[in-house]
Amino acid sequence: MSVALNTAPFLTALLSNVAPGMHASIEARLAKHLPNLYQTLQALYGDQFSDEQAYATWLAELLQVTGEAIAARPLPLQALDTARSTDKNWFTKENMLGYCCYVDRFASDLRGVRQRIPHLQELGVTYLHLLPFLKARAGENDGGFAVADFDAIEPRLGNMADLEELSSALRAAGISLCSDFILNHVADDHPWAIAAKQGDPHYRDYFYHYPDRTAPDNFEKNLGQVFPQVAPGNFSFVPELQEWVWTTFYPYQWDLNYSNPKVFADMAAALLRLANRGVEAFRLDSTAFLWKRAGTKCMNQPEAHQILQALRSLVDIAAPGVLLKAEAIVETAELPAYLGSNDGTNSKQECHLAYHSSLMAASWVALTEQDTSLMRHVFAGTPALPEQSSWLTYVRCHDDIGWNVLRPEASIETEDVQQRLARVSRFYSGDGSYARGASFQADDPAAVHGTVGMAAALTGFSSAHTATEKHLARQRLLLLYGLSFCFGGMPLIYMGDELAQANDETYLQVPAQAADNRWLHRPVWDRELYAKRHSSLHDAGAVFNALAHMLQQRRQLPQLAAQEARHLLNAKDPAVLAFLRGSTDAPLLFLGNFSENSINLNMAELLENYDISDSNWMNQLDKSEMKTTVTLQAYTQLWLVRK
Ligand code: OTU
Repeated sequence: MSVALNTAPFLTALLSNVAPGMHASIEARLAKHLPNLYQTLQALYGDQFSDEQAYATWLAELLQVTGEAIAARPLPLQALDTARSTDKNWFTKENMLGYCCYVDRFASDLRGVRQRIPHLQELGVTYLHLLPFLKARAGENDGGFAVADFDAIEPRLGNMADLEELSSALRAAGISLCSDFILNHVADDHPWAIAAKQGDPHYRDYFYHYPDRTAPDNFEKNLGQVFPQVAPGNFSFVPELQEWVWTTFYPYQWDLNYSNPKVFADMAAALLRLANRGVEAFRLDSTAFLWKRAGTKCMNQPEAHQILQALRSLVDIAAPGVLLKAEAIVETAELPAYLGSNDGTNSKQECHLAYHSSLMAASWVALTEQDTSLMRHVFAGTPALPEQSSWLTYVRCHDDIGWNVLRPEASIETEDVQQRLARVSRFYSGDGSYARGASFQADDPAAVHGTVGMAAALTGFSSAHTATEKHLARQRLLLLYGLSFCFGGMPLIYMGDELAQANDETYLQVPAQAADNRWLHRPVWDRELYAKRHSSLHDAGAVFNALAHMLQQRRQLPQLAAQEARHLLNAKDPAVLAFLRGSTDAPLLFLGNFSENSINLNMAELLENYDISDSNWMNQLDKSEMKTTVTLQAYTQLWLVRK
């Protein structure tokens, strides 16, 4: 911007529909966020307008639509916006706990989810991520990740009234509803795609379309493959168009063309409308892919970040109580950018939360290698969080565990990265191990892609016969969850893990699912196991009780809030992960043994650089006390506090 920005026309546009009583507070929000919004969108789209005035007119229209969303925002949500404006760290606290499930698999439909609120409360859940529930493509739809209508609910799951009722009931129970927002693509039967197929030039330009293979072939040289077996390549020939359309994922998921400002404006408006239904957090799907640039992998491009930053500004203006969560399954070094930066003068807010996908994958590697070296590199590569942001830490989710994000760390001690990661992948597919998962999208045992399977199957429950084997499986599952509770972020429980639910092979009988073995770990929630949740004689109960207990302890440990410091320690034995959380004079000390051996640790040695080395310690998990030497049994974790 060459001259100082004249905010007046934007304010007029924004306020034109807003009740006078709100003008002062909305004006303050605009004053705060307009400069960034203006600059970011100008950098993205400025050159598409004849001059700056034309750009400003377009932005004023966008703010007019934003103002309509503000005017329509229900009062309870406005109250939430106000409360969260004064408690900006609300989602980073030690009490935050997520739970993730498919609506139909967990509870049949949206009304059913409401009935399950007591289950969520028993665990202490404060954030419920329901996997895609908007109207999806007819037929195959990637578990709802091919959206046909952003303003309608998938009919078999309910309707908008059900969603609004559910979100209020959750809010009353202290649980924020998180919805997927699939912003990279729409289904090929979304009205925009249909209009494009019918030859409407306006909507054709909502997508990337090419008359022949020249551009696609050129792009393909650098692109990866998300589904190399079932959806090879990144472009699909569309007969109606007689053109190639960019389809990073399945051929029926058409990538949106974010170089078109109309796409950005329409998607932003769709998000704000959903926020007004009571959605308090959006899981922004596939954020890494939002911008394409020839000669690159078309991931993590600076413009993809600008799109997210602009969305953030609009959310901060219209619905500041709402959270944005980035789903970017990328290398550790690429992750922090999704949380923005606030290095003094140049503050750029982006998403509030981001999945720490490489930490998740690395924790599984540590189990197979019985060595935490690779995971320690991930720790070392994870910078402190910007203010008012948090990691999303997790063990499993509805997708595969992708091993390729670990290539940088895996290459540090090994020359043959491919071999190292392929070994991990084979381990989890049950090759000579306790695990009972499967490889995702690769028959070739030398290829590295991903691993599928429920956590219980991967940690050994499904192969365990003896009490000892079951005990070890449980310890492994709890160790990974314990790390996700203590690392520094909001942990997410994947539905069924709290009951050690096993794999579900029934997808093989469902034609629309059989080719995608991620369905192996998308079971129907098991009510029988749930009924046994308090019986420690049962695997389900033993896991449920232990997790519930850990979570109860976690809520009492302010050191575990996401923003608290983290110091990685050097535990001599590479099987042990040791780190401090919180202040170094009253820390929480996490110790985890990722091996099947029992290991003795000398506390003075471990803490030689800290003046707490001669402390007495208590394990918060069982209240046992220890001083000079600590013995860590196979796959055991300790949460130590100073006595
Ligand atoms: C996301 O995932 C979703 O989580 C998947 O369920 C969808 O299939 C996909 O987008 C398309 O909407 O790379 O960062 O298992 O890790 O597809 C985006 C592969 C993604 C997923 C991958 C992923």
